[in-house]
Amino acid sequence: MDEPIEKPGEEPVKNKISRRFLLGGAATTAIVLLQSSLTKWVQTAGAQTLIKNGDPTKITGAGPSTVGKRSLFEKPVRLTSDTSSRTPLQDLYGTITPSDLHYERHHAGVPVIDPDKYELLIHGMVGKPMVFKLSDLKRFPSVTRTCFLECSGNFRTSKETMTPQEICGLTSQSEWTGVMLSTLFREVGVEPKATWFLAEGSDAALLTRSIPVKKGWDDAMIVYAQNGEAIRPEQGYPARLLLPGWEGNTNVKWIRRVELSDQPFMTREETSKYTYPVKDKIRQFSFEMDARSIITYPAYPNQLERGWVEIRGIAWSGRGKIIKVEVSTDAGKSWNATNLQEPVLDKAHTYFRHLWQWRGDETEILSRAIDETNYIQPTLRQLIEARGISASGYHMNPITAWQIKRDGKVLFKPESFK
Ligand SMILES: Nc1nc2c(c(=O)[nH]1)N[C@H]1C(S)=C(S)[C@@H](COP(=O)(O)O)O[C@H]1N2
Ligand SMILES: [Mo]
Repeated sequence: MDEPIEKPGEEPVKNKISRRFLLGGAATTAIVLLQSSLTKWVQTAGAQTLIKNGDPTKITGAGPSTVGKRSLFEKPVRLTSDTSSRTPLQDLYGTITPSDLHYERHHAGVPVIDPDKYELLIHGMVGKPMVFKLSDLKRFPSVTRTCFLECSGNFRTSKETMTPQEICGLTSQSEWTGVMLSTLFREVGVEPKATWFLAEGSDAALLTRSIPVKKGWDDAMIVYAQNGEAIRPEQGYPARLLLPGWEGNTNVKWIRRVELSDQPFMTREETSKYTYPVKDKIRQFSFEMDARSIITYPAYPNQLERGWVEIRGIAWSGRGKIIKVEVSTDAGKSWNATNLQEPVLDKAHTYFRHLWQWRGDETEILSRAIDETNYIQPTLRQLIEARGISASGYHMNPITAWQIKRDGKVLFKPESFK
């Protein structure tokens, strides 16, 4: 919506900021060209900047603001559906997902929870059932760790014109801060015979999952902060369960109850959902996310030019560290080790880079991740062979191939798996 530059009766705008601009008003215009086409007004929500003759040194810029925002030239967005939104992996650098671009998956929307009224009950097979307020949780020794989250339904394939975001944008990474669940387990005195716990969210879905107590003693956390600030409502404000490396669904958001038991609770999320056939068996409680990688550059819709290209992407594993990412630039005939950006963290997105000289030939580029258990990311064919043709949409982590066309177009290579 472009706002007219001048209205009748108003002082013409020259090289100073007009009253109308200072007052803000309804202008949502991004860039407005003045009568002199050499002078540009750049209008953002609360601040105005004049670029004169395209020269930012000719005028004082916008002043400090209470909350910063992106350059108005950068517009990364999540792709949303009714129940989820996907991270624009192709627009990111490094491994931390900006919090407002973290993928979302809600079964019944984002609840509004007053942090002063928030309570977490821990009961069942414990010496002393306890209720923790948010302020109680914050009094315990805190821990900060970086790890990825990934929805177990994170795989799509249909057409050549798909971006990394569309193929597997249901994974993101944050630096999380909170209290170790083991700290709370000690506080309530979890009984030795307790082998499972139930985690329950306080959203309208009342999402519940059964988790082995072992994970609770190992690296599970109740987190209340994300990337240096309070956790976002979409990620579980004011507190969520974080199970590093485990399928997204088990990371119960808006957590309000933990119940210790000596058996799993068989909730809807582990019987009718998140359970699937593998050959003639049913795979249930498949918690760990298998190693995976994707080249995020070059990818659809990039246009390649001949010469040196830095192939870039992310790799991750729910079983530990990534030890190697290999890239093929000849459609899988040969593989080259890539450079991994340090530090390589446990159960975390890991950035890889590989220099490649593209001479204009048609080819396919692929990446495969190898984790510290020596698991090698499979092809879709291998996945289907291992699981049977009834392979479901859960826990699909196939190698992603990008086709490079002679004219430099990059297209996804879709494969059918149903
Ligand atoms: N209470 C509650 N927890 C939840 C969900 C939910 O709908 N309600 N969705 C789960 C699913 S399926 C996933 S993949 C992750 C998504 O976490 P995110 O939205 O922070 O990315 O949260 C999980 N925890
Ligand atoms: Mo999910």
